[in-house]
Amino acid sequence: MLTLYYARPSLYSRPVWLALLEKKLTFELVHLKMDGDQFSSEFSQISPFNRIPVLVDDNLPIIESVAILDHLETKYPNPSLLPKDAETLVKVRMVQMVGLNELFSAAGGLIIYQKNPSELEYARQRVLRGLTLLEDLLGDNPYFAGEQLTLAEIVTGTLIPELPRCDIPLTNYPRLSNWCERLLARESWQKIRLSDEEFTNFKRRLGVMRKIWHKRRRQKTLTFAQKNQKA
Ligand SMILES: N[C@@H](CCC(=O)N[C@@H](CS)C(=O)NCC(=O)O)C(=O)O
Repeated sequence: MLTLYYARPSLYSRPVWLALLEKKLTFELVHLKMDGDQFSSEFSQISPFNRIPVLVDDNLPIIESVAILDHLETKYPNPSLLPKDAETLVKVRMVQMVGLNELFSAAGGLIIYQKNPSELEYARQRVLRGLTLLEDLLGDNPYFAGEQLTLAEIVTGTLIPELPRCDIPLTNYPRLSNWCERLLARESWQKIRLSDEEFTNFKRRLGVMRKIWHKRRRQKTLTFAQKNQKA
């Protein structure tokens, strides 16, 4: 039995959700509103840092999206989301990690720093740098690994199609633009896509994130202190 604890707009949850769909696995979804429910004692037991996603596979709780994706690939290898040959594999891993470490964090900045021009420009340039690199790596292939859809798409493909909704049009990136259309035509992508209303609400919520962060920080300090005392 597979259970995914997630939120529909959560950047790190969406790749896991997509991988489960692409692998056509049967799973249960548990939606967290992330307005404090991540600190419930039940969820704290499976998520030591009170973060999503968490995948519970039978009785095994797994945190960290990269670890979850690797687990799915190892335990449920068909269809495979990783290429076999070394050169293509490292390309896929690079795209996956650039997505996670550069694009995801910069994309948050596009929304959070609307009123801070220098931070906003840094986030914008960082995203554009990533897009230029990925446009090159994609080349004329349908997918980063050639004909095979892989974790490169599963990770970066949850974010890049949404960039025009954050005032980053893809017109200067024709290959990525076609790639997005290819992805959005897939049943799995259609299932996870946020409606315009959901996306606007998400942006609004992220816009006031700094205030929420302060509240969360206090809550986390308390939760961690209690746990560390018991240990
Ligand atoms: N490195 C983690 C990051 C997970 C993460 O930061 N998730 C966010 C939601 S996208 C979260 O749970 N934030 C809640 C919080 O920080 O209180 C992963 O890849 O799974």
